[in-house]
Amino acid sequence: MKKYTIPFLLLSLTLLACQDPSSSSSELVSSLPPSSQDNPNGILPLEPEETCLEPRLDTYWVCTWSDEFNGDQLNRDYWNVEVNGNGGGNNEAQYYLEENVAVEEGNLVITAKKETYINKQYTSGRINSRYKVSAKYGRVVFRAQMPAGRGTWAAVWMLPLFNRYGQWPNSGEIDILEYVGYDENRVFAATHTAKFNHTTNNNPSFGKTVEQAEEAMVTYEMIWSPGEIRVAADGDFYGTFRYIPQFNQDVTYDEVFPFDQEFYFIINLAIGGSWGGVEGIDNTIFPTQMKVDYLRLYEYDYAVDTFDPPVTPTNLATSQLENTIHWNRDFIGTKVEYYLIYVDGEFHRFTENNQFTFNNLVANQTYEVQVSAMDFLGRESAVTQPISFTFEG
Ligand SMILES: [Ca+2]
Repeated sequence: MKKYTIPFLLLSLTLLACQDPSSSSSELVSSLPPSSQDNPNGILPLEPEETCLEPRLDTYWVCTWSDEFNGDQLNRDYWNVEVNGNGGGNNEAQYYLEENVAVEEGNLVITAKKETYINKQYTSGRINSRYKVSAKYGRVVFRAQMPAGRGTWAAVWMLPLFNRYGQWPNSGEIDILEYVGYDENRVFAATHTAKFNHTTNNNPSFGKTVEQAEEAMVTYEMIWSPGEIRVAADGDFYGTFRYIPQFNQDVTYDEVFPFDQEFYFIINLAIGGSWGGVEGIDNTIFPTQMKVDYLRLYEYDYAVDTFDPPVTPTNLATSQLENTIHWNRDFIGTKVEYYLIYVDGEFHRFTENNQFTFNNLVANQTYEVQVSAMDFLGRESAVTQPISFTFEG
């Protein structure tokens, strides 16, 4: 959640600098938060968002945004409420109305009803945080209770803020939680991309049985790192999505894993549709509700963690794709922010992904190519042994 933390940090520093122009640099340092004075990595620690009711998780995760849904109305600084009957692109049976979205008794409550509205026989609710709250990497944690009944289809999911790689599905979709009422107590997580999506019936997906998903509040999570997305339900990390370039040598990384951009949240309760309606809609279940206690975003605090510098990337090789190289990502630490590409011993480009396509070298010329890794503290590994690479014009 750079949007919230960076302005805050800049503002804090500006205020410190303005309060006393005669302050020496040592006085400035002493007025910073205590943990920054002895932090091992020379960068400022993250500050938790004041309104977040669980400011830190597992030592190194800091809550930088949250909606606790504890007021008496939806916070419009965070959310847009959708009003439409377009079926969500899945032939869904509901019309989304504002009146079906409420904040009450500490929860976001979305109610689906059996009522005719314009061309639909059901109404329900859907909110999104586009242009208001978005994230790239980090840990998303929320607590939710699923609706009951055949025909419901609840989801907490993310779409790209900007379609950097083109229209859906090319820029990606992250379904942190999906729940269809006919498949009781089974929760699912999925990703959709240009090469792997539900229209081609090959999107990666994980499912888990969660007893009492409909009766109780359950905690769901996603940890999103460069090249990797992990999902959890009830404390169990049951699914991992990873980009492995060797398995997809015929396409650029963004067709498989375009998750290196800002994404925003969507929370909705659909009725029917291509998945929720597979076994029809039970008209006796209405009204039915989906509830969310809170939604929180955590960032990893690299300032206070001590970890080894990145290791030299392995298995650097040319890909089947023209003018393209790839190498292995070390997933264990998930602390590599960038890779550096070197051509004939000179720095050429940064890339966040472990695949790179050259596009501006001299045709038919052969180069020596090397790669190194850089972590979130700006520490660089040694470079790989060079490989020989000929640029096809
Ligand atoms: Ca709450």
